[in-house]
Amino acid sequence: MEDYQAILQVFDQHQSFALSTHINPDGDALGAELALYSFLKDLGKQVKIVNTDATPRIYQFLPFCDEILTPDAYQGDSPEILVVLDAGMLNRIGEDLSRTLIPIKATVNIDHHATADLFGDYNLVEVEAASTSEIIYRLIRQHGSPIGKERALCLYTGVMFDTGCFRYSNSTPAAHRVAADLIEEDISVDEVYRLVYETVPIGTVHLLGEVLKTIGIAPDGKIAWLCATQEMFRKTGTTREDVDGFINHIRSIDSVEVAILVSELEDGKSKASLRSKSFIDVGEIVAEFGGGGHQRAAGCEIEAPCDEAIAQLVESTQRRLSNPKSV
Ligand SMILES: [Mn+2]
Repeated sequence: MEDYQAILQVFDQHQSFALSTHINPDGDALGAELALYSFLKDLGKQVKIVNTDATPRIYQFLPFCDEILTPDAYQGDSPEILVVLDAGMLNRIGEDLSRTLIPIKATVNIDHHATADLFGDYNLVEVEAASTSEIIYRLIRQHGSPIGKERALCLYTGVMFDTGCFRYSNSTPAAHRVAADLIEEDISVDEVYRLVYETVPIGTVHLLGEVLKTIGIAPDGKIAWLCATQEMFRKTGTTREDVDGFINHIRSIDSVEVAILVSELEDGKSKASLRSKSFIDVGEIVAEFGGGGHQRAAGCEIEAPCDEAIAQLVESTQRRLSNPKSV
């Protein structure tokens, strides 16, 4: 595993870079990516950002986000260095992109997922970091460069998102110190919160109503689940990205340890998000299904419709709940 200086040396010794992050990019993925873009640009590098999925509407306020290219729009020579952010496996940037975006010299993997498989030629993976944005913050500081207001806005968004607005167990002293330093750059924390969480279209509220009606709960009350179908998205004029955060409604039930939200994909497969409250490692559960993530938040895709996917996940969760140590 590389240290910060080794990564800075790779940056220093090369001229052209492509940055990418995982599909369905979130606040941390984009915050880290855009701050690193700005940092490398300031070092006089050629930098392109290419993401498989479009930037969600709620993150379009982030500085430099207009610079993000779709795989189709990405043209020109291969980069010397590919930097992959916030992705535990290379194919998380999208199967096609992971096959076509081949760097001439090396791949740098910067991440904080416990399930990371260290696919890079250089790996800066800090499982202790609450967010990849926290790692990018430290890289810029180690270099001795200023953070500046624009990068602070990107990085704060990442830290805020991945700590669940400083409510999750990864809201460490270090994460708070990074946030404090970023706030010193004169960013408006209430505005960032409002832009990310309080700009919900009415269709999303209708979708929430539909999804909450599907609630299921295990007899002992420890597992709760929700299902979002294509029919619901059609009816409310929403997409799968609108279910973001819905899972917290069932995670917050007093008896619940594990919350599961399964969304139906267009091809008949399902996409699941899992959250746990205090002792079940949901990263381990989704690993059984080829997914990845953290102890308290993880996700996977399952080749089955919603109800079947839920049955499989509930079964796997129940096994761990009945014997959390030995599974
Ligand atoms: Mn992250």
